[in-house]
Parts: sequence; structure tokens; C-alpha cells
Amino acid sequence: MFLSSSLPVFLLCVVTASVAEVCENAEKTCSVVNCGTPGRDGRDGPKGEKGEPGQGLRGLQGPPGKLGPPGMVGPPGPKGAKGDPGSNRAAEAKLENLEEEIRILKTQLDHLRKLQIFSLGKQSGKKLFVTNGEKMPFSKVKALCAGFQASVAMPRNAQENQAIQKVATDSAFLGITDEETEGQFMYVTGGRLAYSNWKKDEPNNHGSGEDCVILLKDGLWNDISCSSSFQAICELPA
Ligand code: MFU
Ligand code: CA
Repeated sequence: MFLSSSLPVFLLCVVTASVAEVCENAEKTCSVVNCGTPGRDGRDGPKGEKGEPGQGLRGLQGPPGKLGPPGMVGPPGPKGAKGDPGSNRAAEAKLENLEEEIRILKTQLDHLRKLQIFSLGKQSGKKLFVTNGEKMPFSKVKALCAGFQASVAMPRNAQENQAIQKVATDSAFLGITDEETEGQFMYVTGGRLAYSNWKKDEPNNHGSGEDCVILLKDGLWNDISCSSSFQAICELPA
């Protein structure tokens, strides 16, 4: 009875001798039967040194890190939706007043312009010729005209030449020179002459040289020194 009940424990003892705990239990039960394999003696030894890093696959990626500090201010966002209609009554009224004022000013300006043309009386086509009656060297005439977005008078046809003649009370400079190439007269604004009205035997580049042009009282042209003083006549879009 005793032997038969301890036989399975004995067999288990032999088969699983490597499992210490089972063997220990078996020893308690096999007090009469020889268990065969002796038990381990003493405690576990000291921990070994850390091994070399493994050479297998890398471990899985860890979880995401903490949120970083806030970045710099970004570019402005998109334009907002259109405002509430009717919420700008004051601005609309102001705009209407301004538009009305502009209409009035435009009418007054138009009126003044007509008066100016009438008083000067020297409009030719799309050009308006004006003078202050002063005499000065050519460089001063250029500066004077440029001062009000105008050019020195440049007659491009007989009609314009006559209009300038009417404005002039004395010989006047024209916006024409051959300063760049002697004998090749050009407009100060650029381009070859479209029209000329030279006096007989002119241009003659007399004396130490004559690169500027004057309109004589009779409407004929003479080349003359740019440093001499003659009347200033400007042209501006009419
Ligand atoms: C004529 C003109 C000159 C200058 C001189 C006094 O030359 O061409 O431009 O006016 O008379 C002889
Ligand atoms: Ca001359």
C-alpha cells in the first residue's frame, strides 16, 4: 500500500530530477526510497559581469517624447470674412461726402484749366506753351521746365512753331540741341527732328560752337551758344 502509493512520486523524482523544488518535495515523500540524484548544495553564486551588447535586431521604438517649447510667432493668418453689412454707416457716409467733394474739385479744376488756356491763349493741339518772360542760359530753362513736369518747347510742326512764336516776346530757346553729335540736332527728350524751320545759312555752328537753338521773332531758327541767355518757354500736356 505504501510502496504502490509512492511509486509515481519516485518516478517523477527520477524524471524531473533537474527541477529542485519537485525533488525536495519528493525527498520528503521518499524517505525510504533512494531518490538517486543528490540535491544542490549551498546558495546561488554572485552575479556575473554584464554581457556584451547583443547583435540581434534592435528593440521596438519607444513612446513619443514630451511636448517641446512653443515656437516663434508664425505669419499672419488668412483674411477674415467680410464684416456685417450695414455695420459701417458712418464710414459709408464719410466716403459719400468725399466722393462728392472730389466731383466738385474736378469741376473746379477743369474750369481753372480752361481759364489758364484762355489767358495764355497758346494751346496747339495737345500741347500748352507757357513762359514767365525771363531770359536765362539753356541749363536754367531745362531746370525751370522740369520743376513743373514740363519740357523746353519743342515745335514738331508749323502750327506748334507758331504757337510758341505767339507766347514769346523775344528770342526763345527750343528744346533742341546737337550737344551729343555735332550737326545732328535732337529733341532734349530724345529722337531726331520731325520738323525744322532754319533761317537761311543756319545752322552754322558759329564761333566757338553753337549747340542750342533759338526761335527768332519771325519764327525762324538759329543755332546759338547754350550759355547765352534767351527766353524760357516750356511745353506741357494740355
Ligand atoms: C550768325 C549766327 C550766329 C550768331 C551770329 C552773331 O553767325 O549764325 O548764331 O547769332 O550771327 C554769323
Ligand atoms: Ca548760328
